Amino acid sequence: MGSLLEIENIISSDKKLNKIAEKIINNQRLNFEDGVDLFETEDIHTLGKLADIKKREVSGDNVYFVLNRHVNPTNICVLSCSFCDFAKKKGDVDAYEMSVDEILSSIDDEMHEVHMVGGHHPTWKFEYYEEIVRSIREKHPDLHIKGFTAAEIDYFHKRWKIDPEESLARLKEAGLTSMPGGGAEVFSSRVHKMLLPGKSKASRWQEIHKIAHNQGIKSNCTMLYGHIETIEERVDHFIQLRELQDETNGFLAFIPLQYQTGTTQLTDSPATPIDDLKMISLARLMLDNINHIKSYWVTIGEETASIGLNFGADDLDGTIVKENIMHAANANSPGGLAREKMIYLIKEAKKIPVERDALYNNIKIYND
Ligand code: V47
Repeated sequence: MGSLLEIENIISSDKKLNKIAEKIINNQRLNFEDGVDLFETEDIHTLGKLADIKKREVSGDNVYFVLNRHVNPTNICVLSCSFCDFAKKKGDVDAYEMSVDEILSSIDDEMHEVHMVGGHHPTWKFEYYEEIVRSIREKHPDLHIKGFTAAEIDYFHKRWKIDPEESLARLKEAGLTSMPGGGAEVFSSRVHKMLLPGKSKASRWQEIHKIAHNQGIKSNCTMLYGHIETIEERVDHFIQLRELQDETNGFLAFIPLQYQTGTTQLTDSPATPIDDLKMISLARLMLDNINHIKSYWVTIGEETASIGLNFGADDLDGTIVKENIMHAANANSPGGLAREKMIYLIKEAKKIPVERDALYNNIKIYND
């Protein structure tokens, strides 16, 4: 009788990877060094296979997607994060502000989720955000409203002295059902100091998600990668997310966000498809307590996103309709994808497309 690795047929020429594979097969938690070794491996096939084994333990052959719409009520932002092409200043020719009616008319009845994030507007009162959420809820009683990054919630505190406990409770009362994972960027204080002067600290992002989870508001988490961060900083970010999830169990999904160089050009060597696939695989293997890992087609493109479904991802995110943030930074992907295209990309990866709602309840399985 051979070892479990032989039985699973996952012997690698990378000896370090074999050791880690044994831990994975035996359901042992990976540590910081394992994470660094996984990023450094040249055996991407074995890495992907291991991540796919773990993915199948969580969701079998299912790959999820949601009919959703991104709404970014304004791009006017008081911050100037050095990676962001989306933010504009009031008076800029391409600055915009949406009225409640404009927001409502962008959402149709077929959608199951609206994803709403925006700039830190200098003068919009907190009550305006409450009105937006309440109006969507009144018009679409069953729609899931995922909105406001922890950075926006922190800004409401800085700008209007409404602490996160209160703003989250009021937004929940108005109809908010979950929070997106943006604003985490990379938790390293070195990176935060260099890229996000004035933006809330990593510890604050975590504190706000904890408050949300304690109020029964589920959320997602992200990492912005492929700029100035090191491999060690990526692994540390995973471990901090995992520790928070151990405490609260409030994260639904992790989304790796590949940095789009746009005009900000923080690096001469942006992430490659191999790097994208490693991020997805590492996420699946390190975040052993977060159920869903997205292969986010907006930043990595449809082709790599489809391959990512065999490297540990079990979610292709949504149809989106019109994505603004990454496309402000010249993302090559289309602005939105039709339901048929999502199904095609998932079937091409030899997985079963499952249309879900925002909380991962099945709506329709396409297994014909
Ligand atoms: O926090 C800004 C990122 C995030 C760039 O929770 C950039 O389901 C790449 O939160 N290149 C907002 N990324 C997007 C976000 C999100 C997206 C998809 C799904 C979910 C979810 C959440 O966009 C920001 C920032 O990290 N971002 N500029 C850029 N040039």
